Amino acid sequence: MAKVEILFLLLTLKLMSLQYITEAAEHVVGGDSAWIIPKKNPSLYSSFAANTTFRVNDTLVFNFRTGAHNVVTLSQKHYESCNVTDIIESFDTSPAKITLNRTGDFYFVCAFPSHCSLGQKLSIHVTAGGSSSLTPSEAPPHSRAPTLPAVTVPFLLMAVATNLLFPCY
Ligand SMILES: *[C@@H]1O[C@H](CO)[C@@H](O)[C@H](O)[C@H]1NC(C)=O
Ligand SMILES: *[C@@H]1O[C@H](CO)[C@@H](O)[C@H](O)[C@H]1NC(C)=O
Ligand SMILES: *[C@@H]1O[C@H](CO)[C@@H](O)[C@H](O)[C@H]1NC(C)=O
Ligand SMILES: *[C@@H]1O[C@H](CO)[C@@H](O)[C@H](O)[C@H]1NC(C)=O
Ligand SMILES: [Cu+2]
Repeated sequence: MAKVEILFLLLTLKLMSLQYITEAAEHVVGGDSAWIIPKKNPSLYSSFAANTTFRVNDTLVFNFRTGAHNVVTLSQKHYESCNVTDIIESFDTSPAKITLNRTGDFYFVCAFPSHCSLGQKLSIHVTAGGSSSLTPSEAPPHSRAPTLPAVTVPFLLMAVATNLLFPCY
């Protein structure tokens, strides 16, 4: 009887953690300013990157006027120098929706002449999904919605531990 209970609780925990992990967020690059040459606010994209938590499977949305800008990915080296000869991937139609499919760094620029050196560039760091979904920096409307109160998981873990220590036959 107790074993069935434990199995059930473990299964519940497993399902809940999966739910946490697959809760991917969508981040609109530059917010309402969209993807432009940030003349008024040169640090637009660096502060966007600094204030946002990016996790695996989150999506970046670049809004821009198709034909006036684009989004390309580069290596770090070419990103630093705004050298767009070796483009890894190119997105020419707005909105460009890019899924962050791994951890680590991603480098985006606009490949139109001089747009990158005028500040239309974004580098982000993607962390593993699921660790702490409830960071305060993720304010609405683009936050990932927590599906459970934070106390639920520890409480259920306690319930499991209690069952293991004091199995009732
Ligand atoms: C991001 O953070 C910087 C400094 O911490 C702040 O000046 C800026 O207003 C923030 N931007 C957004 C979009 O929250
Ligand atoms: C840009 O990078 C390529 C190699 O990918 C290199 O051949 C070229 O010289 C670079 N251009 C500049 C201006 O550094
Ligand atoms: C991520 O997606 C790109 C294509 O957009 C692909 O080239 C790359 O292999 C993918 N990486 C992983 C880890 O799946
Ligand atoms: C990301 O999505 C893929 C495919 O939907 C899934 O297999 C993977 O577990 C997800 N990774 C995370 C960390 O959520
Ligand atoms: Cu541009």
